[in-house]
Amino acid sequence: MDGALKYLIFVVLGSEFVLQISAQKYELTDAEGNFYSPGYPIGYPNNLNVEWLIRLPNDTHRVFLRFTQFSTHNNNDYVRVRDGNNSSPIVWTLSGKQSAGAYVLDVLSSGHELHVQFVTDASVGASGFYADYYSATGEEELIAFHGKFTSPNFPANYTNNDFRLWVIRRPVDYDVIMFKFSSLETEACCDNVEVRTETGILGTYAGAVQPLPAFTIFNSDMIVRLHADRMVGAKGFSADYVFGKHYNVDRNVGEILSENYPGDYSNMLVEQWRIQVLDPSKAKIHLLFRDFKTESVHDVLQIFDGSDENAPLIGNHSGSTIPPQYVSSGKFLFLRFTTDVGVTRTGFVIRHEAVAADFELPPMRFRFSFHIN
Ligand SMILES: [Ca+2]
Ligand SMILES: [Ca+2]
Repeated sequence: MDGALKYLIFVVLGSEFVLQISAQKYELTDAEGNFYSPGYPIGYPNNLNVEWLIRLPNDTHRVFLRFTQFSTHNNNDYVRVRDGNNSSPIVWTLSGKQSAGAYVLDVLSSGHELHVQFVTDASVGASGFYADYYSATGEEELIAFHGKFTSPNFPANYTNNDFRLWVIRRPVDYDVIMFKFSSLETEACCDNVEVRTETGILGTYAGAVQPLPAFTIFNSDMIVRLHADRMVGAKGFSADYVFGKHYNVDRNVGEILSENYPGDYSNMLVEQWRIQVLDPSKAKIHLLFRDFKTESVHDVLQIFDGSDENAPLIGNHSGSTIPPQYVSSGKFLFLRFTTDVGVTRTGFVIRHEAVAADFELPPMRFRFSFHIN
């Protein structure tokens, strides 16, 4: 299947020239389990050629394989993964060391079999790998520009023995995913919902989760995973996402326009700008609004005094009042514009300029009106 295996990350091609001295083969036929390289975690022997064939008891399911630890002598000792049995094509060759932290390698087969082979050469070892596998009932790809999805049967309970994935896959030219749960509850002891990006796990949730997690993902697809054990369900989850665009603004002076200005912007829009001072003689950014019209309350421009949304929020504007001028405290400003499902306006034009450290906003000018008789 086309969607198989494509979100495995971390690939270094290995050498094919290996002296094979010993060969071992294992077949794993349970619905879930784990396996690891010989000697793990102390270290694997030289001259290995070990094979594991995972064959799920349910032939409509797919193998979800996760390497939770992976460290081999780069290039010389490697793991090959075949999407099927030992005669299927090699889809991944893995070698080297994975990054620390929540980084893990996931593989999803297209059928109910997956073949893993571990080959080592005559010198230099490492700790090896540890892997878990599960019987996945399915994968759903979410590619609409925005959407809502839920666990099966929501708000009634999900079914037992369910291991299921939702992949939120960005369209070309979209860099941002804004994601939030609107409901999230699993059996606290034994079932969970996990959220990950291509580079790491963002969170694993169980029980009645509060506050509801929300994420803004940059430059990655997202995967949401439900894992239910053999008994006791809960209502599961409901979630929304929307794709957005990110712009790096690195000119000294210019204008930022909302989408389609002076035409109306779109509904369900996410646009963000990271403005950065590159000129070494400048230290701050000055913003001046030339035009501003959005749907009050629902279509909002936020201004953060830093490089992303974790920086202090210094502006939050909607409606048709021209916002005040802003000056950043440092070399970055981050702007985010989000719109809701209905009612659009023309949006905004904002002039930005890199300014010196001693720049200050000009004093307020009073407006005089004259009556000419
Ligand atoms: Ca359960
Ligand atoms: Ca709106």
